[in-house]
Amino acid sequence: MTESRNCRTLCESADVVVLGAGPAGLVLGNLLVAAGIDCVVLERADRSHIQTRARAGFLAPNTVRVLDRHGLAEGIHRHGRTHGTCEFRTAEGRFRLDYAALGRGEQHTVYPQQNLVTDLLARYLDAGGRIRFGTEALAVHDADGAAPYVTTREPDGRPARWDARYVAGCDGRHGAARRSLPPGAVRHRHDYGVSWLGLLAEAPPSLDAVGYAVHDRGFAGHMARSPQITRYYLQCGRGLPADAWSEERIWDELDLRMRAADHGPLHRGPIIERCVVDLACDVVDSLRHGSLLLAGDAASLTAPAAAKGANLAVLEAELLAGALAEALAQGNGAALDRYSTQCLAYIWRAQEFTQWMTGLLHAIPGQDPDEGSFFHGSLRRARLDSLRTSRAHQDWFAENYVGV
Ligand code: RFL
Repeated sequence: MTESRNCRTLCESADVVVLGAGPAGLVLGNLLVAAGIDCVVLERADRSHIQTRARAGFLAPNTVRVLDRHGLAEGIHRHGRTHGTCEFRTAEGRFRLDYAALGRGEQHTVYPQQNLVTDLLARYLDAGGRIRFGTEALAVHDADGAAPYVTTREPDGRPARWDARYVAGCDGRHGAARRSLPPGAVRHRHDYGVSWLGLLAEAPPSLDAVGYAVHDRGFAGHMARSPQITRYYLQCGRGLPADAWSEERIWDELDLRMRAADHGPLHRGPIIERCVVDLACDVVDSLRHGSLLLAGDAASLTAPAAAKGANLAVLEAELLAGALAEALAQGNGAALDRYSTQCLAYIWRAQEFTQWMTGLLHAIPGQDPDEGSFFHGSLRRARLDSLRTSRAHQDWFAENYVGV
């Protein structure tokens, strides 16, 4: 690192400065290094934090194909488990959709996001990739000008600056890339008004399917993560503190909403992690702002109802790597404009299906003066009934559920 003549700030440079070491940033970093492009990843957290942060777990078949294309799916094939069934539980009973046998006949691979991040990081370091942990990007400057740069706070607290030809904003929903968008940039937002208490239980899965319970008390969800760990969701009131409910209350509520008395008990165990997720989404109007390119959650947030976020992040990272390689080789940004247009089409498809799923699983506050209204409740029941009985509807569901 060198001392800048002008600003007494530590200065470094890379052709592409990647902000964030989540799925988007690490897939991108791997592909840039493989293409021989000079890049660095700047990550605010430390290594152990990103390798243990539990989030997504359901990888779409196309995500696995993307990672396979670049030799990044070894861990997934070794430890991931394929998964192709979901079960809906309602007051009328339960039904299963074997979605692996519907639509395009594809299934998910269950592989925890923290394991994917660990694999991607190991591959990146093995290939000689540069990464700085504990380095927080503060802002992206001059993205529309000739000399873009990123200001950072180094692990020892000192300010620094990274000069770049391009900056890839892969630093998620609260990152510096989003904060650095020009004043005219538009983010289209939608808040479903619904919140989930997200739980990780040290307990084996209770059913061999993703479980979606639609209940007057609110939605409950069950998703396997590993033979020992299960993710559960409970719809809760907006603003509920994550630690408000005791473990006993959580399990009792899960039992009620999942209708354990009718369909079999849930395997209980200690709750090892909790968070509250407000179901909201947003999409930027363009993923390109001069030399600043957005990917993953920095570009669009999807509510977790249809598990699209991590899958979009991987897809976008692959497209961005190709576009950056072309832009650097040709010295113009046409490929980067195409990157934005192409991704927005995928993003809006994912948002559309997510909205459909969110509407299927919850009473949406504000949709009607009376939340539990007969009208909207009846529509939801009709939609579930159609999904239970119509092969055409099931094929449509399966195609969208596993695809992006
Ligand atoms: P990430 O994973 O948030 O990574 C961003 C990285 O940037 C770092 N960072 C910064 N670094 C430097 N300077 C700054 N100023 C920085 N600010 C932030 C952060 O420390 C982090 O390491 O974004 P990325 O790569 O775009 O990946 C997106 C996915 O993580 C996200 O979409 C999914 O986790 C969403 N999601 C799910 N997606 C699925 O596809 N399937 C699922 O089953 C699924 N389940 C979930 C989820 C998200 C959840 N949370 C976050 C509420 C379950 C949960 C509970």
